[in-house]
Amino acid sequence: MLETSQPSLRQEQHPLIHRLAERILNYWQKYLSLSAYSLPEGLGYVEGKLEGERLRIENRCYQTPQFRKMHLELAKVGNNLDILHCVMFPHTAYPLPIFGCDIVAGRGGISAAIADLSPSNPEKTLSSGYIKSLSALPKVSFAEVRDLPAWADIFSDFCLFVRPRDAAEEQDFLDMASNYLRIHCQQAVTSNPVSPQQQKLYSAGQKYYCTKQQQNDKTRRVLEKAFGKEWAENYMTTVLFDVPQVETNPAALKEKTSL
Ligand code: 18B
Repeated sequence: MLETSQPSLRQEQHPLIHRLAERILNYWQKYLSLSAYSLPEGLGYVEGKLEGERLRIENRCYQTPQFRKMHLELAKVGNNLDILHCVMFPHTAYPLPIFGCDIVAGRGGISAAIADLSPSNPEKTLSSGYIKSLSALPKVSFAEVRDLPAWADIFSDFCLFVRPRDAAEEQDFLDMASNYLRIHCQQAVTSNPVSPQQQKLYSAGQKYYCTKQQQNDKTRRVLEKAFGKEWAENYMTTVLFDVPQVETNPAALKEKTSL
């Protein structure tokens, strides 16, 4: 059982972050079959100091037969900055994209809200099942769509990167991100594992994704200022965006041999 009601940083966070965090945990529990995932020792809950302000980080992490690692992270810097970070890395045996989401809220409200289903295959495309479901979602438009930085060639055509202008746009973002997550969970549970050769390609795709995300200097700077350069590098490469080993997923193998 997910203890969604236990006290958590999310009660202290910007309402959009709080609501999306609850939504993510609810959908994970509703659609997927979760088990625990252990983060590296000592990195479940972390505290540091950023320019005299307390930086707190709270991590939740799970795995399922289809997903190697599903990570929801909430961070809070004093009363200035609230962050939600979520990534779902599939087992490389499954031909699935990577769900990723980031919300950054400052004193002036949400400055960045990002949600995507990023392809992990060599063609860098989503499958027709995903494209069909995503294209059928109600269209929403945002007053301020932000430009992606240079490293961000990993994202799909469906990537949403906006600065929501008001409560209505925040609700639109919440609805879209929730729909992406719902579609992803529904597609994932019906997907079949690929051959070991193809698995190598999906593994390379995830590695590329992680290498690019590690180039996000805005994330790195917040972590470096609070915890130092070495800690930030270790955290970005082992907790946020750890590159998958070429893995043998027991669930996938079982399904393959029973075919
Ligand atoms: N990120 N974000 O997750 N980042 O982790 N994030 C920022 O208004 C953190 C992801 C993404 O314009 C900003 O500009 C910290 C995932 C993109 O150059 C800050 C953590 C995705 C940008 C942080 C965290 C993702 C961005 C600046 C660890 C997408 C824009 C906010 C808890 C799937 C980059 C702003 C640019 C921005 C910080 C994307 C402060 C500390 C999963 C594209």
